[in-house]
Amino acid sequence: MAKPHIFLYIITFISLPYVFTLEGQSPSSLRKPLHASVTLSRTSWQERVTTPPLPILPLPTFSQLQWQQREIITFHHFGVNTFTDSEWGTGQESPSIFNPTGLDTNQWADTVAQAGVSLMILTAKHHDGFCLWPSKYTDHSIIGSPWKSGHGDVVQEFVNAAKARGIDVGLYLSPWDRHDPRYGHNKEYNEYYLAQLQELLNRYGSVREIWFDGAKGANTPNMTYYFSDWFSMVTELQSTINIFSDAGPGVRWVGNEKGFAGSTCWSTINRTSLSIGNGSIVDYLNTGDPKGTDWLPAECDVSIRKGWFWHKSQVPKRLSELLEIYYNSVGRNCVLLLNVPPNTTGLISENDVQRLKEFRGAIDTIFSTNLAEKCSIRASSQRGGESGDFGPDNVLDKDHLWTYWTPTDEDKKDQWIEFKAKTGKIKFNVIRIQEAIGLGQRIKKHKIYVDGNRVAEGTTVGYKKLHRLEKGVVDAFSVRIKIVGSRGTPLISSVGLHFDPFWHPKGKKTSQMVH
Ligand code: FUL
Repeated sequence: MAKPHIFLYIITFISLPYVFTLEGQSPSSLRKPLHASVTLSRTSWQERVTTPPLPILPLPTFSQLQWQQREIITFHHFGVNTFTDSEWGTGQESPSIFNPTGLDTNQWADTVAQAGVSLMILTAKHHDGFCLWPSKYTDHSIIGSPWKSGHGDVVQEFVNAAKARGIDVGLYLSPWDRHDPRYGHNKEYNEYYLAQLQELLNRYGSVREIWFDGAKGANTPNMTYYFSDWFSMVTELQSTINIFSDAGPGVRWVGNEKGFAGSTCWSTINRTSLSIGNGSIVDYLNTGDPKGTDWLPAECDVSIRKGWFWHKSQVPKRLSELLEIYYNSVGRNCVLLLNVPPNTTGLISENDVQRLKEFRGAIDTIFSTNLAEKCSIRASSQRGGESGDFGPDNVLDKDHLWTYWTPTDEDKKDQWIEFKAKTGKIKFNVIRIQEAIGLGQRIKKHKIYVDGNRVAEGTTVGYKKLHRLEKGVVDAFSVRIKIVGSRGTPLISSVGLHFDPFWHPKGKKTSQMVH
């Protein structure tokens, strides 16, 4: 064991002169352990592999990054409202009305899996207070229902079906409870709520998202929710969970229930300016804040139908509406939370199943071909030069986080990446740009030129920005994306040039009509 130490000592000693002659070394770096300086000669310093740039804070957490990459997740509103044909129950419903004769959570999970969705969220309790699991703290639950003679557990069946298909689960536990008499009594209700959180987060394995909202009707008793206690309890019980609410701390509400983010949408915001259930902050939630010190990306919740619960009289949204939502949520740096409500039988209705399939099919049709792959790519400059790892070809690989094109630190004025068709022209109407958000969201402003003419411009990019060209399909030799404003050096992880056959801009005739 003695030999390696002697060896290290000799090497360290030999390298000492180099350590002290390095230019630009701060005193603190000279205090670093000497054995780290073994390779620090002038020549080897220059030959070193170029490092990634410093991050621009704030950064996402591991769980936020995983959440972001899901792109589409589903919500499932199910409970007594399904049987009373209402949206907000009164809390006076008898559990005996909950009778889904053919409840099959496997059918829900199959539907969701076919749509390529990796996280599904269930309303374990909605505002009416009826619990879909046998909570020991109330009898207002499936215990009192005819379903499985009161011995069932919808949450358990939901979790089993999802996990059997590799789908993660999330739960919604409504803070507003119109049934429980403790509501309005701060200590008693917060204890009750925390007890239920403990049941849900201890009993059902890993839960990846928990949904809290501030919805409350008029004439509701005054009630202070002990959010800090709730959030601490949640993260204590589940290490990889994202807490959703108007104010995060994991994921923020986008400020509306239409599924639309702002055309500028920062994942950064100041949490100190947020509070739950505060109607005056919806615009701020919609756009985020370039100066925000917290990473809190937005989730866009919207239902596939008009209502959140299933109603016989309602039909699913048209494919074109769902695509509009997709471009305005996923295409604006957000995750889309699409509600697909089970019906009174306990199944997802066939027309919803079909519409979801079409939706996934359309997304695959649009994005499975990237015409940028038929192009040669060059850029204004690249960090570390030709031998660095930051060249423009990185925007074509499958890694949309950790490989990227970035210009040199000196190239501040004229940052661009350009795609030129290798043979003939390329025909597209959608441009996809993605930032390497693992090192912070940076781009503030960008412009897109096709054959030298500006066709689109935008502000933020974030994880994913989708531009549908207002002028419709273009047949082009070249595309140039210029970054004209950025917090630090921009990092572009992926670019796509796509053809969307479903996109018919107003007043334009498209070359291919698809119904
Ligand atoms: C709102 C609720 O009031 C709606 O009923 C629905 O659950 C929606 C997702 O959140 O706050």
